[in-house]
Amino acid sequence: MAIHSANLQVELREVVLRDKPQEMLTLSPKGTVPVLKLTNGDVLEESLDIMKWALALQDPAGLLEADASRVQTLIENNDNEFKHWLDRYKYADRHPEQSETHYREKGEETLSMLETLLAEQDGLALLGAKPSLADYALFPFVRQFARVNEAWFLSASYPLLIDWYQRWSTAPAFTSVMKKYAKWESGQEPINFPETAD
Ligand SMILES: N[C@@H](CCC(=O)N[C@@H](CS)C(=O)NCC(=O)O)C(=O)O
Repeated sequence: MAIHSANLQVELREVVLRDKPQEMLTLSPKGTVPVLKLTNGDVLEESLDIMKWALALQDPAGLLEADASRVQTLIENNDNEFKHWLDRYKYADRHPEQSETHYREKGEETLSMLETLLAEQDGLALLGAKPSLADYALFPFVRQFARVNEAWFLSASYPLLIDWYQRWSTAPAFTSVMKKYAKWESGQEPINFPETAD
């Protein structure tokens, strides 16, 4: 989404995680996606680094204008606290120590905090009157949480967050990149990402 917002295009080689190509592991032995190789040979292996790289080059929507330390705090909460409970809520059967409801309630501590932030901005965005890096970084995780039990989420007591989730789910920034891409095979040409509409 950040690459799209920056109006950049990169080469995409779609990876299936249970069958990672050796080329990817050679580039980035930690074996997580996304991985971006720059033309100068540098390798970015954290999605946040890729977002910041793209927006540092071009940021027509001003996603980097929000207070950087508040953005950082939200992303750290997301990547540590929220992601921890999200993974357990998503796969509660693999974590029988506690119930699915318990994991959901722990995740709701973040949902509630996001609802409060949205209320400060009349529901428009998390950290100001327009979207920032924080909205882009957190949306995919809130989406995963929502989709565990969407009927529950849509009836939960987070009206501004539900509206925010629904707006981002249908926004071109998301729908134009969240597509099913064919798996890349060794020796194949990459595809352009985002794809050029023609
Ligand atoms: N902090 C990393 C996390 C990346 C990550 O864990 N990605 C998952 C997919 S969403 C992955 O590649 N998992 C490796 C696997 O399942 O083998 C980032 O944001 O880039």
